Amino acid sequence: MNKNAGRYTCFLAVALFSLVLFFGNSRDIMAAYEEGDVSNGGTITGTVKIAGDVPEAKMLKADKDQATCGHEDIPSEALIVSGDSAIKNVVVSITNISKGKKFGGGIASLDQKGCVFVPHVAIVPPGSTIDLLNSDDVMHNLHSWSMKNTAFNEGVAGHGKLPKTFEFPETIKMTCDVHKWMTAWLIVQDNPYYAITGADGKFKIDGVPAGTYTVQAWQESIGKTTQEVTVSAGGEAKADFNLEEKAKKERKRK
Ligand SMILES: [Cu+2]
Repeated sequence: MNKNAGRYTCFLAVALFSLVLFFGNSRDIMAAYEEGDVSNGGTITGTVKIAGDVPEAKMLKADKDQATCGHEDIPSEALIVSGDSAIKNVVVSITNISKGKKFGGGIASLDQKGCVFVPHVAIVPPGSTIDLLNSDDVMHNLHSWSMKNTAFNEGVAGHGKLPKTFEFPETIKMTCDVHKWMTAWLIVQDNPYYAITGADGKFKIDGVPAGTYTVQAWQESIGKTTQEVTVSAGGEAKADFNLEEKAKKERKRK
């Protein structure tokens, strides 16, 4: 290969690389969710339960700042199961929808109150700015374990607030590094088709355009489970989930 041919090959390689970068980025932009009006949308309802025995509620040792945090152990919110196996705080969402109803706002703040995050699981649309609050007299900390959004780890004085913007869809674990038992989950969701189960394990997602979708149930201790659901115009589709704890799954595999 002569010198000119080498240069030409090099130029082609750079041009090709630039094209890949350009289309790669523009595809990300094109994949953004498109908001609009949905006429005669359907609903997806269901109940999320745990398979097998109801696990015992775990308690967390709260051994710091007891004048504010209390002298009692604090109930873990990592897996809240009612007597009839219903799981609270499961995020149920459609994972493959690019167009539909408008976002419904999401939460405005995430509080640290009585040395517990309130709420424990929260969802916001991409681009949301939320106030991370401290309603207590003691110093808390906000540590975001994010990969796509800029991670932060900052102290928040008593009755202070820290506004933060979350740009990219991601499931973010939040902790307070002062009080090790404090954990919350902030989900930046790329579409408005989601619901968080109540204490009865029930959820409802409405305004769904007719079609077949992948519906996902995500629980922080168990992980993700999906199922295909077909929604007809104005109809009500059912999607019940029976989640299995990882420990049980692993035991079965052995
Ligand atoms: Cu704290």
